[in-house]
Amino acid sequence: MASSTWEEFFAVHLPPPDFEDNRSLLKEFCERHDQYGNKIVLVTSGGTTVPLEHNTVRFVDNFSAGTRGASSAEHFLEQGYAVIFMHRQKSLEPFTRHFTGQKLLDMLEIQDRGPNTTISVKPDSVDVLAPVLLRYKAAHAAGAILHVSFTTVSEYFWLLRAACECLANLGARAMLYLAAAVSDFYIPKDRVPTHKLQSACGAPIIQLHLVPKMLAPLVSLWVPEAYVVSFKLETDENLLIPKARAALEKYKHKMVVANLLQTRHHRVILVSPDISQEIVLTREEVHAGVDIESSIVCEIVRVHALHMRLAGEAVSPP
Ligand code: 9Z3
Repeated sequence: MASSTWEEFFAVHLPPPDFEDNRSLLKEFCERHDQYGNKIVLVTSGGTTVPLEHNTVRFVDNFSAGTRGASSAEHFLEQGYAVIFMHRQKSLEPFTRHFTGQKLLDMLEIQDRGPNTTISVKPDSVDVLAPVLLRYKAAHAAGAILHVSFTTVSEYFWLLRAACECLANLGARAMLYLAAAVSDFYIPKDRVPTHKLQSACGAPIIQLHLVPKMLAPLVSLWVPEAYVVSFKLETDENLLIPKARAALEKYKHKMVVANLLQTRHHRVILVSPDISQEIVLTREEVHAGVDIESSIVCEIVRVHALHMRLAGEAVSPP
């Protein structure tokens, strides 16, 4: 499979139409929080797509509901971070993730009185809705969260680089928390047909190419002083730690969070150059709806503080 460099990738794949708007939002957000000496974390979340047609009817997708990223974003906000939430369009988002499907509508009651109709929250739902709503309102009133979204792998890389360029000024106060499930494969632009593939032409032969390794320039060029955490997803336990260690070594990230698809909601291993630390939720914690992201984020915030201290960075308290 042919591969290209990341420079070639950006030269060939044009930025998405809303790119300049998103870049302005990222720039304003980073400058505002930098002014106050705040810490900013870029949380990436959800899976990227690889379109099989320019007018896309079909695409290859990477699995992720966005639970990890959306939940982690909430925990970073609680820890006093400003959050850039870079997510796959229509994947889970912080706060609203608690009320997916029909849950929200089931919490409401309606008094249908024509023009004087009223809608209220059912008394037994107030305890569920109020704490989430309070945290949501507080985060938005403080301007502490910025949402930007992607769909394709190319859009993801354009946004990732732009966010990194805006974060670079923050030095060690910036953190990257790369939880999105990013495709390793793609189809170069000039090999993607304009229109929907036709079955009348027979079974298509689709050749995927290797995505250039963007995780490398992240640390060496784009945000050299940031605390970079990436995620390693495997389905074979035997590969998990060796692959996480290899990624750590290759990309020089500070930490790789290793997880298996099958157990990702109750077990992860935080792998750093010196140690491996397992976080496992008990059966009771799982039943009680405890987020494993709370423990992941707590530990990462602790080591990020050490990283900043080593870099001599003064940070405003949360
Ligand atoms: C992860 O490993 C995430 O934890 C999950 C979260 C995608 C499993 P959900 O959103 O799932 O809770 O449903 N993300 C990183 C996946 C990835 O693509 N990693 C690359 C790799 O493993 C490196 S960046 O090679």
